[in-house]
Amino acid sequence: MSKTDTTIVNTEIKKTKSRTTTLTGNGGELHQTAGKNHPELTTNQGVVIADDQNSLKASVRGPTLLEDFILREKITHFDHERIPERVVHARGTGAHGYFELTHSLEKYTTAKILTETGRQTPVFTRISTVAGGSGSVDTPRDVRGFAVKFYTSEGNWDLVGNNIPVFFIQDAIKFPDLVHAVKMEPDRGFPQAATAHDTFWDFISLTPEAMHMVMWIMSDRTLPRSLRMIEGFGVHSYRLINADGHASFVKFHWRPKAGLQSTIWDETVKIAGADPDFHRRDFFDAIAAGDFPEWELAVQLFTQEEADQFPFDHLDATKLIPEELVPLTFIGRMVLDRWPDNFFAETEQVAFCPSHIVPGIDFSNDPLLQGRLFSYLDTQLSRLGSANFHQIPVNAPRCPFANNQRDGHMQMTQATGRVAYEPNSLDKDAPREQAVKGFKSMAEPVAGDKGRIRPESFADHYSQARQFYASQNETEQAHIIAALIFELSKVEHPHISEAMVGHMLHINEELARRVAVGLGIKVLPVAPPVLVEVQDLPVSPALQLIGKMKDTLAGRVVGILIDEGSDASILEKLKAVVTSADAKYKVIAPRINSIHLSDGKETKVDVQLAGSPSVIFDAIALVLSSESAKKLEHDMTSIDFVRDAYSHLKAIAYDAGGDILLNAACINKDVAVISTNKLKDFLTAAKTRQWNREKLVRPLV
Ligand code: HDD
Repeated sequence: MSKTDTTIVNTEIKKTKSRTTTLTGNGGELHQTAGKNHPELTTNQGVVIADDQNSLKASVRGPTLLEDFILREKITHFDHERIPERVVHARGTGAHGYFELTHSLEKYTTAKILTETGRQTPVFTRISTVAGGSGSVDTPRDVRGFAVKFYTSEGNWDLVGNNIPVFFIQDAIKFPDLVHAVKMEPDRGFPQAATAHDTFWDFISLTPEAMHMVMWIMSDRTLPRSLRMIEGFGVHSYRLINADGHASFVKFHWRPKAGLQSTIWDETVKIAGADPDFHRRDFFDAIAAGDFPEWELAVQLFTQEEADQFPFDHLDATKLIPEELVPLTFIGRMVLDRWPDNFFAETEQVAFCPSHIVPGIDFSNDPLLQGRLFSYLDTQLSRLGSANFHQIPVNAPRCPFANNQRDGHMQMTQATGRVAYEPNSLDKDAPREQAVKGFKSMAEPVAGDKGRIRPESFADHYSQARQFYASQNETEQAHIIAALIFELSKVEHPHISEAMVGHMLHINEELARRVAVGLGIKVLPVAPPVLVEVQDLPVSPALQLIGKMKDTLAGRVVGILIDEGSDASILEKLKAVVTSADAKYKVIAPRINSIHLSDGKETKVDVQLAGSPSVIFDAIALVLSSESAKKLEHDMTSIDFVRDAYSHLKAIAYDAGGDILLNAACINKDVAVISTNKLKDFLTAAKTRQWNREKLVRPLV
């Protein structure tokens, strides 16, 4: 706003009756500071705006005028700011980064992304929950979507997977039913982001093929500590095609550098309240701190002949290929090192489609994958509103692309010339097909009767569920049982829970019995009939979670509780050992300012105790003066802080004051409740959870 304009507006207003409050600009009361090169504020048509604080009125207290095109443009744009959220996977966190190939698959494929070692290919990765809306919390019990867009030199390749290697259903025609069952119930609009309700378990109890996936989602895999600490799986078999046109099958796996790590259910529930953005914030903080999330990419490669020998059908997405049967080959790494500039433009508008593949990679006949090849393109058209969604920067290929597709809503490119067709003789420089390097589907012979058919080889719904359960250790099995009891206890119709217990009888009788006891089901139901005999497959340690946790504190956070008079030297030592373990710390106190340590110096406090329960830390330390501890023992927030850390199996370090608080919280000291005199031991204990403690704090049925 120029000085002259302000004066004119002011003069006009000041002429009105004296009882009127006259405000121009921001009222002259708030002063914004402007940089030296700030652009002029304009309308979308480029007209410079004189007053962005007041709408145009007929008189000082009169009606607003319809002719105020500036107001209308601003409000109209605002009214249309939201686009339809994703029907599933609406809540997600994304980041840019790169993929670097370390091991060439030249023998198997011509795809440059899988053959050119050392090349860094840009990626955009979005990790999501499935059931909740875009504003739902980060930590429901849910599968995590794991979608990677590789901007390869041969076009975009989207690997759209999950953090679980199998899926609920075998045929895409059941996907709308699955999603309708899991989403909030349509008559009441709840529960949000939860499987613990009748419609989900009703559908599942009538869908035996889901039982393997049920074992995975009831495990702690669906309660990740951090998005940096989950695995990713392409789920389906894909094909790789080499220079001779020879095809082999491949399954893709992402392995987190930080190792797997999950939370305890009670902890997860409390995190949802303490920080609904827990995972997004953790990802943001890690990237900001240069602690870049990283995964290795691995493949399982196998031939048709080998697949014919598997005791299951690899085209069935409810089955996995145990690593013991087809070992992983590690071929590269993905590093996410850049947070998006704009959440909406990138994370919201990114459009993944499993149909986006590049020459040298091809689909398999997995009927779930085949349905997905249609669904994603279709959903982007309604979600992003135009067939030109590939022109949005986050979706645009980073290699040259040209064709004769034209026009459409929001066309951003301005094609020149007369020719928009092919073949043509008028423009010799128009885009032409390339028989040699272009994409080719595998020339697979197809014969048989057309029909709505489910292969017999898809009929075994329980053997891999049984294998998964048998492969878990005692703690993991106990968590699956507790999860099933919790989920089914929310189901109002007893016949649904009973049907679920019936399915469990095929997986493990002890599992079924313990869940039945937990639900108060007195007589075990009859197991449903099976189409094929359930097999006892060999135990697969690779299916464990706890076994795959890394013995490390790297990337984790230790919460240090202090107050007035805390010992300055203990605090310094703690900070140093935590940092030396590549971990972070947060200093917590009842107040965020003016805390003085034993040396009389004021110290920086990161977060306030009331808003920072111990659930958001991986281990805690109590550094307190006796006077402070005696005050804090009457404050339930600090008692909960300690008790939760203990019951969530975390390591606790304490000094003399901390000991007073531990006693007030009635904590039975064990090997992981350690004096600050033994900080090395504390570090070792903090690297893992105290699984042995669990029986003492959470009796299981
Ligand atoms: Fe899907 C989104 C993963 C089966 C239909 N899906 C979506 C996303 C992920 C997956 C990670 C979010 C992508 C993003 O961040 O934008 N979906 C899977 C996996 C599946 C699977 C691993 C089984 C192996 N999905 C599946 C089927 C269908 C869909 C069988 C339909 C026939 N999925 C969709 C969708 C979504 C989607 C409706 C919603 C938003 C979107 O596509 O972009 O089209």
